[in-house]
Amino acid sequence: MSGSTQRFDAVIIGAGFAGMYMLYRMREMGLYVRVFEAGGDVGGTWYWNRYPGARCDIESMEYSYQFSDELQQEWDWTERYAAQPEILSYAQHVADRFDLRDDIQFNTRVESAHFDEAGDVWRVTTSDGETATARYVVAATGCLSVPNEPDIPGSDSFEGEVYHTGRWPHETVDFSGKRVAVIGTGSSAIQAIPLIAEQAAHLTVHQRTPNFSIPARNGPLDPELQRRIKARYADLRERNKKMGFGFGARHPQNQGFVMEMSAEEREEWFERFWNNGGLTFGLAFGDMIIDKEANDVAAEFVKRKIRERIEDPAVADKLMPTSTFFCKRLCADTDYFETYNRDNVTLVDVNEDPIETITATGIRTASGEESYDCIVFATGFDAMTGALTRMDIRGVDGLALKDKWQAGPKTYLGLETSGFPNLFMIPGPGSPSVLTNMLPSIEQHVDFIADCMAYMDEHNLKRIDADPDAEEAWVEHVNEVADTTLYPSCNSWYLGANIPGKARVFLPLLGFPEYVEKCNEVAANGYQGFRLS
Ligand code: NA7
Repeated sequence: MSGSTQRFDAVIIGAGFAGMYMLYRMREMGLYVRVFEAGGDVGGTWYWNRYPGARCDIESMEYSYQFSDELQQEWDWTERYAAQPEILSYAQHVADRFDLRDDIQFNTRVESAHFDEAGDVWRVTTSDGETATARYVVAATGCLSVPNEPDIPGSDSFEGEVYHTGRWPHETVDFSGKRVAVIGTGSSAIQAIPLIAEQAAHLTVHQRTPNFSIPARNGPLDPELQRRIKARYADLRERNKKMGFGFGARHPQNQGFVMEMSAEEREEWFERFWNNGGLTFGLAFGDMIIDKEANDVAAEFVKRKIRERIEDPAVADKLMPTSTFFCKRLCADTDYFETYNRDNVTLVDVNEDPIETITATGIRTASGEESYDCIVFATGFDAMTGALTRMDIRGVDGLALKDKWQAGPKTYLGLETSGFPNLFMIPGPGSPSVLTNMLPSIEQHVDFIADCMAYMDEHNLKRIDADPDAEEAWVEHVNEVADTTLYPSCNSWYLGANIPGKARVFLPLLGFPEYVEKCNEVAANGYQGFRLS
């Protein structure tokens, strides 16, 4: 109904895991809510990222909601790491089970949200021409939801099939008999490449930065293990909350330091974590991401293991990671490096043989032109800020969010940014988000926001805004914490370094338990650091 204005207590942007749980909590509080979702269904990142091999690299038993014990008991996972279709089914199950769809408007993108100071209300416009007003806006827009489409000359001229891993079509893409090029070698590419290579006549991978990846050791989930975890689910969830990244408490923990162990001892530990598989390798030693010497030792172990997986030493040389171990997002794979042993796979290092242009029939690099039927961009996302700055969000005095964040995002706790009252972000830059298991992080944010709204009602308050001084101090804190580690030492998307022209600021906060403690303290002290009026 074009041209109408609907009044809500709250508008939520996005029906991924954050938006769905926020809706659930707000409904419990008796609020009248509308969720606007650009996609055709719930699931967020799991709705869009349908490329072959798309899979979560946090274990299924941990990457799930815990707010409802009935839900976590009734849902059965089939694999150690769930694939995209299973996670999407889970999201759909949650939507159905809690009747969430009634309040979600699909295929509707929020275009603008302007704060009306006189009425203490947000005015939201959507892609279908509707206007809505709401006291609160919650941007549950995801950290990795805006694809990075690199500006390669000639991109529009290609006449074959073009895909981006982050916007994969709903129909099955059949690469059989086709010549395929993949650009990028991050997590998405590392998952997709082995499966594309199995189908394609020929696959050429254009690699800019070789990545560290640990074999995921995925497989069917043992029903007995699932039963045992469910019998003490609350216990596992609690123990995970004390983990730095919010997951992995079920696995061996090593409190030791690489440099304090003998070479034999550390080899034994590395081997143990290597065999355990995937991101839990990060639990092997506490100092790997702090001490460069320890990091080098860990990197050498992983590189040795990677080399063993590749037959041609020249190809292995190209695939050897050069950056600091862990400072780019660690990947987890199934047969990624072995894929380069196939006769139908070629690896091109774009540093040696840069892409010059995309043509009507293929890709021209410095060494010549190759023709392709399909080009797959696995080039990542404008992470953490992209979805927020792309909307026309304006706060007090008409200040645009994208202007305020020109030199880098500023938030308090990653939840609010000053000058934009009653606008919450889940999860915003400056929160642990991508450096944690996202599901528990999301639940913590939603609970904090819902409790805060209840507090405001109890105290008859209309506005909550981040205090500018508290915000400055928080941004400094996020960067200080990052600077005690090796994370800022390479060109990662954690720093915005993958997007030309983006301000280089460390975006997520390291340390989930400390963050939760801080949030609890802030709430206990009457939302200290926020201005309530
Ligand atoms: P990532 O991890 O950002 O990976 C993107 C890849 O694309 C990475 O290898 C980039 O190289 C490469 N890239 C980006 N732009 C270009 C250009 N212009 N030319 C060549 N190569 C390019 O995104 P993913 O989707 O794989 O993973 C994102 C997250 O999703 C992941 O960490 C999980 O949390 C889930 P670079 O390293 O920048 O040199």
